[in-house]
Amino acid sequence: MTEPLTIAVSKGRIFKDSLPLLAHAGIELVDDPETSRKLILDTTRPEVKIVIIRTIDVPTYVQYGAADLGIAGKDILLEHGGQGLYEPLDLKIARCRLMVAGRPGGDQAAGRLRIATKYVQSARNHYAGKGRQVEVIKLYGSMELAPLVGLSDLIVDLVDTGNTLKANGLVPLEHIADISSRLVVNKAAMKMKHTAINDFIGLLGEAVEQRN
Ligand code: PRT
Ligand code: MG
Repeated sequence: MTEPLTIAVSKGRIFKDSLPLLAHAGIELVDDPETSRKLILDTTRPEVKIVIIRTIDVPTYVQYGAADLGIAGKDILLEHGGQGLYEPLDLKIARCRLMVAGRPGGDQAAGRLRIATKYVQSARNHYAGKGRQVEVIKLYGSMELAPLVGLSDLIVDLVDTGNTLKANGLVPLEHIADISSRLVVNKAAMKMKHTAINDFIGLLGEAVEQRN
């Protein structure tokens, strides 16, 4: 079977943790992604290419079929909404929690809470579920700063060890979701390249089982 397959991955922590899983599917990189400036990388399987993009763009590339498959954090998929995608496999890598955090007692502020976050949809859904009116302020990074300078009462952000919160005098207040990276597949590609994609999912699934 030599149907061409394109897999979208972001550099950084997801990529590093994906490499051993991909290796189990016979996919190893020919170029070193850390030093190469190429955005389309060849692999040891000639029919498989890896495209390197920002993690926030992975669902979009896969939704439009620019990549057949992708690896993205559930945090990113929740924001995207999942249109045009299947999510067949939890890769159980890059795990963390999506949480509400703030100064101790920050959630007791009177009136409408202000929430600073990169995760606007998840923050809105969380507070809608509680029936609480909030103002969500979109940021692109350094969310921890917002409560310290009076931009917001609270933040919604990813927490792993909790060290980043602690270093800024913030505490985790509410758990929103457990996060890990997922394999996503373009819906049309799943039909058109059924055998190749199913084989790939099978091998990745094996690799996940062996690691856990
Ligand atoms: O691709 P691009 O450069 O645009 O994005 P990026 O640098 O955010 O990507 P990358 O490769 O770092 O991957 C981000 C993805 O990793 C997220 O979408 C999550 O799915 C996953 N992930 C897992 C995390 C963390 N754990 C994590 N701890 N992403 C970010 N963090 C940050 C968090 O935002 C906070 O600032 O780490 C800090 C908290 O860590 P602790 O250990 O101090 O609690
Ligand atoms: Mg990065």
